[in-house]
Amino acid sequence: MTTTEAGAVKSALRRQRIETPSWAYGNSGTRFKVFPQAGVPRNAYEKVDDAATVHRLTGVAPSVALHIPWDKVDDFADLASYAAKQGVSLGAINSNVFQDNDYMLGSVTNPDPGVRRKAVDHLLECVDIMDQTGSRDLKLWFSDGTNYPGQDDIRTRQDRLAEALSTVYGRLANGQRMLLEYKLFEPAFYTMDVPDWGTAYAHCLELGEKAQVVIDTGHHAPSTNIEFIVAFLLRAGKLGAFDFNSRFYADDDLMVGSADPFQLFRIMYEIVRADALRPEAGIAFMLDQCHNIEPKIPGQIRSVMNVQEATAKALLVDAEALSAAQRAGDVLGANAVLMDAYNTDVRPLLAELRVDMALDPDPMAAYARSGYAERIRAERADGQSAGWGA
Ligand code: LRH
Ligand code: MN
Repeated sequence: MTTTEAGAVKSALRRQRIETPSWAYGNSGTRFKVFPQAGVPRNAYEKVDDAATVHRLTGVAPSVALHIPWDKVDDFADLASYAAKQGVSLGAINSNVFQDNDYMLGSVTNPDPGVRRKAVDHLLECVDIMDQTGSRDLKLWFSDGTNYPGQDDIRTRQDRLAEALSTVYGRLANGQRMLLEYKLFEPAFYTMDVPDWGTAYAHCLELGEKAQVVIDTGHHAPSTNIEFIVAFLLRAGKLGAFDFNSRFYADDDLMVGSADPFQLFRIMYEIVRADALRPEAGIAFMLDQCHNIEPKIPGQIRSVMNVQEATAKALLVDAEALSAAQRAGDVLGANAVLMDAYNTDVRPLLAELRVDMALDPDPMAAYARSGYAERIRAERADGQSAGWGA
């Protein structure tokens, strides 16, 4: 790696923006158990504090995504100015039409028009919140689906979904976007109403330019080639965001890059190849994870570092050599160019970059030394810890 190459890679990495999710700082678990952890935030302000700590130590996590109603506050404008004082901004607003008793048979696709209205009202309320927080993105994930063939009409549910999305789309102001998330299964186990990228893409095409697809890396069938979906949606100008995490089996929501760092590299290579890493390209790189057994703030720091490492390797791909080998039909040569980049140890380069950014070269060690964990354990000993319930 020449000095010029290192310089170019470092300046691209310096401008990387990774959004952390407020819910990753709260208690989370599986249907079997949620193991509470000491020092967990008790409200959205404390989640902002933790997100700001991750940004202070990594330098590339300047925004935090909110989830409504988990992060409901009396004054969202006040939360936004508080966040700004902590050095971060409020990012994507995540709707939640998956936890209300009325949504058992669906939210916007529910057979009952009254329930559909209730769900749409919540989505519109989320746009009102975006107006107060200054957020650009409304992220929509629907747990809607069916468990048994015949339970409901697949086509009619798509009509209901399209109608609801169009109502919300019409409410978006200039500069605001809706990000439609898909998921193959869970909590529904026969059909999900937005099961795959094709369905999300088709609805976004129908809606218009303010509607983009969000790829949650844990929402595909095993061995799905996610980087193909990335390349395709980038080419179509319909990739709006990522929900990064990783999995060994299903929607495990583990730390991004921990289960399959090579897949994360291949995904980031398609981003770099499309010159879509820079913030102006408009892709929101968000984490969507649950730290069920590991400490949450170090888990987020490690995740941000994993994305940085995959991105640095992707930026090191010798594009000229690669396209020359590809044009020549040199299969092994082309593969070797990519593998050379992937097999490069980029940790020294990233440590150097952090020093350039006046940060500690090792954010994990810096966090351990900071005393922040001990302080929040003491400060947050009483009161209700935040979690998926509230
Ligand atoms: C659904 C999902 C969605 C969020 C939730 C926290 O599985 O990925 O993005 O609303 O997790
Ligand atoms: Mn997600």
